[in-house]
Amino acid sequence: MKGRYSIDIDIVAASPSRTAKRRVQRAMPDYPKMKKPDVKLVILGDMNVGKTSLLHRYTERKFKDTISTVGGAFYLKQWGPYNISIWDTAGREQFHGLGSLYCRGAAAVILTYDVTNWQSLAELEDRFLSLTDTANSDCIFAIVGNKSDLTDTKALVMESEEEQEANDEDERKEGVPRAFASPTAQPAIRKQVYREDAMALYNRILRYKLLDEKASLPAERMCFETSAKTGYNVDLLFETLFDMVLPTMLRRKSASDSPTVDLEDGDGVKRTKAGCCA
Ligand SMILES: Nc1nc2c(ncn2[C@@H]2O[C@H](COP(=O)(O)OP(=O)(O)O)[C@@H](O)[C@H]2O)c(=O)[nH]1
Ligand SMILES: [Mg+2]
Repeated sequence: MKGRYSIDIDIVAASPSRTAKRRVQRAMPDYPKMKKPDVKLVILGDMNVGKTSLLHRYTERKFKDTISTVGGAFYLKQWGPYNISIWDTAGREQFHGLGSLYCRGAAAVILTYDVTNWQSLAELEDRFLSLTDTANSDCIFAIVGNKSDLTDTKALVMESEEEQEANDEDERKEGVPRAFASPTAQPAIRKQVYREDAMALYNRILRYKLLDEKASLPAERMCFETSAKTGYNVDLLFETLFDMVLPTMLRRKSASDSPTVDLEDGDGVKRTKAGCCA
């Protein structure tokens, strides 16, 4: 039956003398076929810096003041012919901590802090960086200062007309004007973390990872300031990273298409068919 799954169940009768077998065919509901991700991106950072809001803004084009992280911990984005999985923490950074599995095999890590909170940048280095040891050896790092609508006038303007309209719609429903939507509104809070601080952290990460600064992507390209609230730089962040992980995906694809398996795997270690280090 097209579009439906069916399962065959063998029923064995209770009496041992007469083992009757009956075939029962059960119709199962339609399930969409799960797409296999080609690459993994993860979002890391302290509780409340706006990780879930960034993902929500990118995927839903919306911002909500209260948004539950619990639930949607994994988002699949089709990018050209590829499927990119983006992992959110599902609130575990707050309650249970994040295990080493979270970053395993990641091609890119988005280290997120809040521009109004110096401690949130410090936490990236103190608590979160070590979790990235299980990411791919060629993993790309982006450092993202979110909530810049609170500190920078340029981040106050809604990113696109489409987002402005969605915001106006929300305003109408809530009956409360949102100050941030106006281009003349003033930022509310003093900035505690500047982009230079994030760039200095980026360069320390390269040293921690024993990567050559000159051969790596430069800090200016990998440090972003965003606002999940207005959409400022959010598309730029995700789509820059998607483009950057394309070579990883292509290498993976050609490795899996290849009849002999001796290409570099995610660890950057050459392996022969037998799985020994070459
Ligand atoms: N002003 C402002 N608030 C934000 C922004 N992003 C998130 N928030 C707020 O910060 C709080 C925490 O956001 P959330 O996405 O749950 O953070 P997470 O714990 O890192 O996932 C929520 O109250 C959000 O409404 C932003 O860009 N600007
Ligand atoms: Mg969250």
